[in-house]
Amino acid sequence: MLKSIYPSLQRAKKEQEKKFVVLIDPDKVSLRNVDQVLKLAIDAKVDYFFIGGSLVVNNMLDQCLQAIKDACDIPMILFPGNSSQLSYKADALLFLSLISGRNPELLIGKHVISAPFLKMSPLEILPTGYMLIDGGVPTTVSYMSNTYPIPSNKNDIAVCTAMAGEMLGLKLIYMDAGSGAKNPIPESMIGAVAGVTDIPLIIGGGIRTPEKAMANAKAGADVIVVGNAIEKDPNLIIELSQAVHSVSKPVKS
Ligand code: 1GP
Repeated sequence: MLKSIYPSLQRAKKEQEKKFVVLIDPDKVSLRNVDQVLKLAIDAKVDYFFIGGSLVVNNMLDQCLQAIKDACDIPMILFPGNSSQLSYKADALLFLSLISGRNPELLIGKHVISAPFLKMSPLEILPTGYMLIDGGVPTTVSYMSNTYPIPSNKNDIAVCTAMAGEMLGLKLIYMDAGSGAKNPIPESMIGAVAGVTDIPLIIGGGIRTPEKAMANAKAGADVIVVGNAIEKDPNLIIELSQAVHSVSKPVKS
């Protein structure tokens, strides 16, 4: 089930090497835009692509994955908004349990239904504790999942939720303020959660500037995800990627 992506995330965490992820929502990019994003992503040494959205309403998922595969070997990880967003063309899948919410379907129900399909698939399955944090505006995920996000000033709830996720055996924690969040996750919450967990910590939602991306990595995020800001200005990829990678501990020669 765990192949090469998880060990590389674990190794990066141990060596304090930060990873930068570009989120591509197949609904929002045209294939022409994908070409521009891909070129910049290769130049910027982007570590992974997350592919997905809360609602994928067109049939672009496979085409989008194929376009990326044809252009580069940056690994593609599905970040599915629901259990129909599956494609064997990707390399891995975030198997998300929405541990900040109390909707049983998104904690375990959908997983039971998709498990036999995933078992047969070649995808690397990455069991992920997904935590929605209040980003100041109602997000699509919050509406679609029928759950409340964790208030952004309640570090103790975030800490205990992440600890429980790790104790349950989840392999990654993804704290997300939701796509296009007005307020990204505060560094104090990132630091508090990073301080009590040993599994890689992914942070996303509303990150728009290299300064914020860098501050999040310094606070303890192992992986930084940006989607919206790059959709608006693909050229930001270069600076964002440099900012995140600059926080990595220098490799000893
Ligand atoms: C959303 O964390 C991702 O699920 C990225 O958010 O689109 O706001 O960068 P943005």
